[in-house]
Amino acid sequence: MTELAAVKAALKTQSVETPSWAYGNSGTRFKVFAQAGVPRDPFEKLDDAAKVHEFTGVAPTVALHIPWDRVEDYGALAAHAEKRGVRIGAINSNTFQDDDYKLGSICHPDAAVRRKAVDHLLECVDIMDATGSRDLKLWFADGTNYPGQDDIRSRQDRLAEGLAEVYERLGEGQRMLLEYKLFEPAFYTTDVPDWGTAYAHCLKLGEKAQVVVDTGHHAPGTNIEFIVATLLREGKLGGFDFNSRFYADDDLMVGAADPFQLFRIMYEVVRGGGFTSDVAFMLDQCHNIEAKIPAIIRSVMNVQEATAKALLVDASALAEAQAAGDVLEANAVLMDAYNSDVRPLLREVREESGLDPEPMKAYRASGWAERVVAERVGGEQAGWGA
Ligand code: PSV
Ligand code: MN
Repeated sequence: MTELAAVKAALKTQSVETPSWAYGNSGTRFKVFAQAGVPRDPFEKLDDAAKVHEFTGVAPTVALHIPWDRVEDYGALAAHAEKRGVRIGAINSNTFQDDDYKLGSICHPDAAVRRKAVDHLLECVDIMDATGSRDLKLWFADGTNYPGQDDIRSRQDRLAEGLAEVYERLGEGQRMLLEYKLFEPAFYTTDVPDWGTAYAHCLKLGEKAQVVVDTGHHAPGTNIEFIVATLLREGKLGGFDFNSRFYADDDLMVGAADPFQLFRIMYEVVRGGGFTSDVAFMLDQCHNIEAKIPAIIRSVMNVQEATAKALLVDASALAEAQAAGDVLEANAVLMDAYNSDVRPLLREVREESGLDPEPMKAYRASGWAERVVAERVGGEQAGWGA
């Protein structure tokens, strides 16, 4: 196989998971701007996600969020997904929206609240069983706002205890993906603030526990690709929550704020063998002012473009320059790949896969947006928290 053929073959195997919540209405704490045609239930969210997959060919799974996507019959939801040509991806838990969680969930000082939180996580594993989902994605809003508010160490003990109970419940082939975030909603301490804390817990738990890197969850200036390289090297990178940020946890379209960072991350993924392993490439985004389905298509394409550039890095030229200590040449090799226009290559890849080479145009021409605006009348639109 020529090198280019190998790059194309790799791109054809790529998959990016889209999040159910990105199809619903969202906003900031100031305002949620409703959009016409937005899904009214999890089934309609899957219909929209299926459109993203239909036009990109690389978005076959959809992450759910419980309780926002709670339904009577999860088997029926999974069957609906399959009928539309997609599958249920990660199950995202929610231990941050009940009044009980004011002082935390599985780290809460009160055992009754901890029980409630762990029971919710166990329910999420039941949903994984019913939907055939592989991953339980955990993000905890737990933390404190004031020095002395609670005991930092005891909170870690409670976290370890809760995680261990859920870990024990995981079935064959199921994984627990633990996400970290430096601050917010807690402002003084966060119980899982960084990759080191997530890694320490996952290491103790065992093989089925892996770290998730949400690209928006770091302090400005953090070298995320270093974290990626390290976690991959340790066999502990479970996946990504891709999005982009200018300031904090902005949840904007991945690759929008800093496409070069996305390329550097994807380069480390390729370099570390993560592209051909079980690393889950998920989006965790909200589209507050832009049309949702096109924004998700754009995001998937941004991931594809960064991946294509990363795959184009001339590995032997890079290794040679690095071994020779040729700083400028090594940097030039990397920048060459980054500066290549991979859009024609991706158009070819799509054509060879029987897709329209221009997903965005094809989606617009499909009439889906107009159809859902006309059909989805009445009922309540899905949104953040529903
Ligand atoms: C909340 O901040 C969040 O964005 C986390 O990153 C989770 O991954 C996602 O929502 C779903 O709960
Ligand atoms: Mn996330």
